[in-house]
Amino acid sequence: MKKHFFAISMGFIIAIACCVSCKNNKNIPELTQSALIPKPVQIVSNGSSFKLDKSTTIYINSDDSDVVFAADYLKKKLQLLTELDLSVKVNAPSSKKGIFLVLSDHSMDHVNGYQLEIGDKAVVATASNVTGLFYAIQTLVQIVPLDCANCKGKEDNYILPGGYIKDYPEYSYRAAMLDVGRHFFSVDDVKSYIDIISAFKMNYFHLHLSDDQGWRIEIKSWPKLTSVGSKSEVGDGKGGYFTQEDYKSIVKYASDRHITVIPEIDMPGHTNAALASYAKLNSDGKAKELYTGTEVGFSSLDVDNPITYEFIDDVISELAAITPGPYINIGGDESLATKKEDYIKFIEKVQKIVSSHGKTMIGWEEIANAKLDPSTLVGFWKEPENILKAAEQNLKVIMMPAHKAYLDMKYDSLTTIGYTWAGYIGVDTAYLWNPATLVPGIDKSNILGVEAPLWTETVTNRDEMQYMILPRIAGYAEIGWCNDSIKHWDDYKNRLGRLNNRFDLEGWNFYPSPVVPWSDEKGIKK
Ligand code: TNX
Repeated sequence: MKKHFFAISMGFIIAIACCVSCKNNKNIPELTQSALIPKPVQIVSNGSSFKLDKSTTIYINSDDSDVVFAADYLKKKLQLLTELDLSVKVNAPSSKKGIFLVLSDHSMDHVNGYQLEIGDKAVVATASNVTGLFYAIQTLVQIVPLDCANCKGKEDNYILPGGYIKDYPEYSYRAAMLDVGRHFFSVDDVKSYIDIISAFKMNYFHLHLSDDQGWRIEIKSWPKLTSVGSKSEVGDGKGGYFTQEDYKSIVKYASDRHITVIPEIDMPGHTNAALASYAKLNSDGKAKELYTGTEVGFSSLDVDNPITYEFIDDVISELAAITPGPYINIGGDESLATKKEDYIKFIEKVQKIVSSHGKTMIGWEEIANAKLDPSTLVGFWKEPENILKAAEQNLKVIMMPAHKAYLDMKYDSLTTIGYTWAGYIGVDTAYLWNPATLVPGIDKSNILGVEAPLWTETVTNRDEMQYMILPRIAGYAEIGWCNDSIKHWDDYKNRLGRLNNRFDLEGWNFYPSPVVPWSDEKGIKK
C-alpha cells in the first residue's frame, strides 16, 4: 500500500483554518442529530452550516493514488446521492470554500481515527492515514440530508449541519462473511456486499470459497476443482467459480475501500466438492457424487493420506499468492465425519502449511481443540467451551455468535428466506448484545472483533442477499465500532430509520423491519 504523501503545506492548513468559522443559522438540524451509523465517539454541534452545491470543490493535499481514490469515491457518492457533480483538485488555493481532505502527519490518538469539522465555508476531514480519511468520508456521506422524499435531483443545494466530530473504532476487526459455496454469487454481487459493509466502516470481508456443494476458486494446479467441483450448488442451480483474476478484482475493490479480504477453504469437513473433483483425495480411491442438499458434517478429507497435504499445500500456496491480507481461514467447523484425534492432528499440520506461506490461520471455534500458534485467530459461533479453550491458549477470538450475528437467521416468523436453528434475529436482537460480556470467562482482552456471517443455503440471489444483510449489518458495524457505553437501542433505531432513502438511492434491497421507524412511506417496502 502506498503510504507516501506530500508534506502538508502550511498554506493549506492556514487556508482551512480561516475557512472553518462559526455562524448561526436557524432551522438547520444539529450535527448531533445526524443519522450516523456507526455512532461517532464525539460529536459537537457548532450552530453553523455548510451549503453543498455545484460550485463546491473537493481539495486534497496529496496526489497519492489512495488519497485520489478516496476523493473520487466521495465525489461519486455525492453525485449518486445528490446529483451534484463536484470537482476534485490537488492542493488548495488559499481562502477557497470547499471540502478539504487532509492527510496530516500529526498522529491521531487512535489507529484509523479521524476528525471532521464542518463550518460555513469549509468541511475539513483530517486523518493520519488514508483509512482514517476514508472513514471520515463515509461519515460525511451520511451527514448529507436525504430524509426528504425524492430529494435527488429536486434540490440544487444540501445543507450540512456544522460542528466537530472526533472518531475512532473500538475493535480493530469488524467483518462480514459471504458463503459462495452453497449458492454462487457473481463478482458484482460480491462487490455490492462490499459496498454495503464499507458504508458502515467494516474492515474485513470473509469469503467462504468452498463447501460440500461447490468449489468456487480457480486453483491452477488442481483444475478439476473448478471444472468438476464448481458445477453444483444447493438445489438445481449451475454453480460457478471465480477465476484468480476475478478474485484479484474483488480483493482490489475491497482494498480500495479499506477492507481486507480473508479467503476461506473449509476443511477437513465441508469438502464434498473437492472429493467429487479428485478420486485420489478419497480413502477408497473413488470420487464422490456432487452434492446439492443442505446437510452438514458428512464429508472429510483423508487425514492419513500424504496427498491430502500436498493438495492443501498447493491450494494455500496459490491462494496466499493472490491474497495480500495476512489471514487465511481454513474452516475446521462441523467435521463430524473426522475422528477427534485425527482432527486435532490435521489442524496442527494445516496450521504449519498456512504459516509456511506467510499467512496467519483463522478457523471456526472447533480448531481451539488443537494446539494453536499464538497468532492464530478463532471464530466463536456456538459452543462457549470451545472459545474458552481458545482463551486458555491466550488466543484472540472473533465474535460471530450464531444466535446474535448469523445473517442467515430469519428476522421473524414471516421471513421467507433463512433458517431458525439459532433463533429469530430481529433488527433489535442483532443490535442488543455486547461481544465483551456475551460469554462468561471471555472479556474484551480476548476479543479482536466482531463478524456477521451470511450462509447461503437458502439465499439464492443478490436481492435476497441484500435483504438478509440490510439493515442488520449496520448494527454489527456499530457493535464493532462503538464502545458499548454509547449504544442505546432507541437512539440507534431512530438513526437507522433515516437511512432508507440512502438504501433506495444506492439500489440496495433491505428488510423494512417494523421495529424501526423508517423516515417515510418509501421505507415500507413489500
Ligand atoms: C453452521 S457456522 C455452519 C454452516 C451452515 C450454517 C447455517 C458454521 C461454522 N457452520 O456450515 O451453513 O450453520 O446456518
